[in-house]
Amino acid sequence: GSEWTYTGQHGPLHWGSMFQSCAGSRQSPINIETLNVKQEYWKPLRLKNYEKAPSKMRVKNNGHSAQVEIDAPVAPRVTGGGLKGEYIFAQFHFHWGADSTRGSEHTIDGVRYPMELHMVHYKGSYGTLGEAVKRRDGLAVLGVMLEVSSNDNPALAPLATALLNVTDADMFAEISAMYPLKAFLPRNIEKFYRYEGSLTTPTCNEVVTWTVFDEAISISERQLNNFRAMMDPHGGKIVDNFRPPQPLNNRKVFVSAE
Ligand code: BO1
Ligand code: ZN
Repeated sequence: GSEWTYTGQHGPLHWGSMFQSCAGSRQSPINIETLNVKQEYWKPLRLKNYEKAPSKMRVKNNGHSAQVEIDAPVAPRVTGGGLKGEYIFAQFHFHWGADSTRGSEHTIDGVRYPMELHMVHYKGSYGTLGEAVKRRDGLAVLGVMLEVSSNDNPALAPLATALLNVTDADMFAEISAMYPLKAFLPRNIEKFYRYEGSLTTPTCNEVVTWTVFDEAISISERQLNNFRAMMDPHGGKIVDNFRPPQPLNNRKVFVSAE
């Protein structure tokens, strides 16, 4: 079928021949060269309802990643920071390595992090995620780097535990304790990198305004190992589920004022 993977004959080097958009010229992720960014003085990034704990959170093993969805009376959203319009939260998910020498999708001056979190939002005026992925400004994804700490990250603890109940593809589990989405972002959200890119997985739609925060959050090796225990539909471990950096081509990368 049209199944894609992170290794072998259906891996990232072959996505372009399987999915036309994956061969496009505004693909993600990229290596962010901090000496080659242009400073912009936008209004602050504004997060709404990021401080309220959702009423429910559940995690799904979608065969490629751990994806978290929430129930909230009012959906979290993001505006400002140079975004045109309001973007509504849809889900967050992760990319990680088999070991902590790799795992992130974006790299900063060539540095790879052991994990990267993506907070996916779609433009409210487009109504649904399905409609938004057809529009060049349809999605806003917030990217957060994770770095290894000797301590567990408390906000990731209930999720890391729930992962043990979704080891097989297509399994869901409730997360037992809710943290606000803000708990999954760095303290400093004022400094971020911005560029126009794509979904990092097939179908690689070129519809994403990327925001990658400069500051990382932490995770322990023990918590990372719970992600690395998840299995894909073929019974292999989900590890190294990151796409390598793509050509920048005719694009600029911006940095927010510090
Ligand atoms: S990411 O944040 O760039 N890694 C990313 C990648 C894929 C999606 C969202 C964010 N979404 C996927 C949906 C699929 C859908 C596909 C193409 O987009 O999960 O259901 O088929 O529209
Ligand atoms: Zn992602």
